[in-house]
Amino acid sequence: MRNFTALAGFFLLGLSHLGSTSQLICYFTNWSQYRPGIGKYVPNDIDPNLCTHLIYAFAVINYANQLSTYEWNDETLYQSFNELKQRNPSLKTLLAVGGWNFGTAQFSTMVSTSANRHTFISSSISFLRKYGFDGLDLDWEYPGARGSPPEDKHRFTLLCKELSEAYEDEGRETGHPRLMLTAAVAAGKGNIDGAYEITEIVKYLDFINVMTYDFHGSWERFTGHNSPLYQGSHDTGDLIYFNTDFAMRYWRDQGAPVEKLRMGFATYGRTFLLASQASGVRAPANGPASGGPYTREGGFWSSYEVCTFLQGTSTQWIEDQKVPYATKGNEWVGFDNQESFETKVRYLQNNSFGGAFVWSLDLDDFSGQFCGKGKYPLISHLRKLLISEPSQRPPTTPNSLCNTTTTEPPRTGITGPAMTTHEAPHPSTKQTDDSDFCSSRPAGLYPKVDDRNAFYNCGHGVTYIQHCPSGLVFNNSCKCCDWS
Ligand SMILES: *[C@@H]1O[C@H](CO)[C@@H](O)[C@H](O)[C@H]1NC(C)=O
Ligand SMILES: CC(=O)N[C@H]1CO[C@H](CO)[C@@H](O)[C@@H]1O
Repeated sequence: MRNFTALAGFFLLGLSHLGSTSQLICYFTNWSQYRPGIGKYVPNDIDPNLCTHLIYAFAVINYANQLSTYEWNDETLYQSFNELKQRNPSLKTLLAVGGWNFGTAQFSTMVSTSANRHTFISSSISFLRKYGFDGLDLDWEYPGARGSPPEDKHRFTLLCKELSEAYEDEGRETGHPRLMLTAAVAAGKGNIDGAYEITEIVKYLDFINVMTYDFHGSWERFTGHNSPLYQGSHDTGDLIYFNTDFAMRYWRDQGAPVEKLRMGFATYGRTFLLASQASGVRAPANGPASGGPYTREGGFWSSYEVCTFLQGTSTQWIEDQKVPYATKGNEWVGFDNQESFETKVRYLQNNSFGGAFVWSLDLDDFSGQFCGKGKYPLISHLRKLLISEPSQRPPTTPNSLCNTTTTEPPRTGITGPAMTTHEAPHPSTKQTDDSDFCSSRPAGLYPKVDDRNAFYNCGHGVTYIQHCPSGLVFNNSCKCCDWS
């Protein structure tokens, strides 16, 4: 992967006048299938055109240090999950391993020796290929935390390095697009400091999902918002770190490239029981409000359960933190709505972060039966803000997309036919007759005469053939993908 970094930089530069590309990564959870009635959610409920990447949560590590299924029916669900790509060929799917409930012990054992890591890494390749995933998302919460050895911080770096090297080799040897490697990482300062060698791991990961939620919840004695954008006026001491803005800047300032950082968006809220008449932010609280009828977990409501709660009360806005809350009786919930998503997307764009991820698909009003705002009111709003579809663009004049003298592009995500991902270019099948196309050429992009949708990406004399998103052709005058 490292060999391609310079090329990737070059490549993005070449496309930068088209506007910043943006990704929308959405998590699916293996337990949403057990919700009652209309809360039940399975891969067939996923709209394949909503997100650019889907991540299946979670697989586990078994006692033989291999990547493995967890639920009795995961194999069936993997199949319908990956079949979604038939309805959207540019969709990418990843498998997440770990998660909060999985804990840290199996990760610690797996990374503790080079042999165990090797077992895991090769098992992950055959597993991902067998089920048709495009990559692996590491959800170790968190290296070196919750009683695990402090050595795990460095061993996590080794794991990322060895995984990325193995995935690169496998891609080159088989001719398949390289498997992606990503991670979901902590947003709390203490966990970040304890868990990651940031400048090292960012070299090996294609993107990094910063879990900018769960900042406050009913484990605390005061009300606070699940996912505030900014520090609140009441925040003092370490509380100043408990917000999205701090977490994203902290990752960036310690050396993570902004284009690899994905900001977390929550489609759920966290609840409290008020302990006094006070009902604002930092009001005394005494445990969680009761579980919602569908998610059935104390302290936690899906956004569609919040919609039901909002009947008969009004939404309050936390001005300094740019997020809403609501209260009724002695129950309090801090949640996100279309307005807070909008402010967060502007923030993300102002700071050039590479995209958003959502936890999770099943917690949005996917059926549209609760909130009266259509299907997936939060995620589809996010998509609209981040990604402007080519079909929504004004008619283009010849060459207008390649005109480097155009004024500053609008800051609204994919504003033109950019590449579908930010990842380093993936090697793909080499055809014998042009496998040495690049051997005598300088690094750069070249048209492929027999396939207008494809182009050569030459680096260090090595030939890679890549494809534009479907429907687009390679335009040599701008070295970009364009409408034909
Ligand atoms: C984004 O930038 C614009 C223009 O500078 C500014 O008006 C706006 O307040 C910023 N929004 C956020 C959320 O950073
Ligand atoms: C029903 C359920 O909760 N399923 C599992 C999904 O996968 C994770 C692995 O992290 C398990 O811990 C969950 O229990």
